[in-house]
Amino acid sequence: MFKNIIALVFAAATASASFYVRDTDTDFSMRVEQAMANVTGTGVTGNFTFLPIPGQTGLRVSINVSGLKQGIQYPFHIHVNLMPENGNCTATGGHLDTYGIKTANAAYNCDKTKPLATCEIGDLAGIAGNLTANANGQATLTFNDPIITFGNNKTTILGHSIVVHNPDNTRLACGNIIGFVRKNPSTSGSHTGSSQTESDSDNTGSNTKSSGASSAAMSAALAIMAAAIAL
Ligand SMILES: [Cu+2]
Repeated sequence: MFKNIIALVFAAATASASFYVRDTDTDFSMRVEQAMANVTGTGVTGNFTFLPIPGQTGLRVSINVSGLKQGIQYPFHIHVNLMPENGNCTATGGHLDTYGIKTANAAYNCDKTKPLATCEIGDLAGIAGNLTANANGQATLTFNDPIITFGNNKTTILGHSIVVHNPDNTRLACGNIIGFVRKNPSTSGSHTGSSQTESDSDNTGSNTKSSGASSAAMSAALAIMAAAIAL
């Protein structure tokens, strides 16, 4: 278990030091095993975690946002563009809607029992309902979204961002979705599959030395480690 945590931490540092995953990076995105988005806004912070659902399509989404007001509905979505470095949530553009569901339906109404036919890919709140906070201003929510993926070009969440909205639809907080792999992509030629991870502690160590992981990447890695330990 401990070895697994370390491997994940090193891989996380390497991955986030490399680049945000784009839709076209299929070789990399096919090997993503977890994705995270840290969202920030004025007085608001939160994190979104995306994990595969064993035996099912889609991803399991776990959300924890602080700094909200109790008794208010906060919609949240995947937006098309990445958030720029200045944190401007408006620059993330519109909702991820690869199949043009909203433009095709004048009266858009996401029916979570028919998500591919009626919901924008990015309409997480359409599937799960809006975020609502407790008396401490904290909202937590976990749900399975049946249509989002890591590796499919049409349905991938990678290369996009998360936006949490106020009830009037103005943008309250946002952050980029970052994918994490267990292995350094640059060594992918000599490895296949995650089963390599167990026996790879030497390799992982040397990857870390040469990856030049930034402090931001290390922070992300520590966050992952904390999450892994919590499990
Ligand atoms: Cu939105």
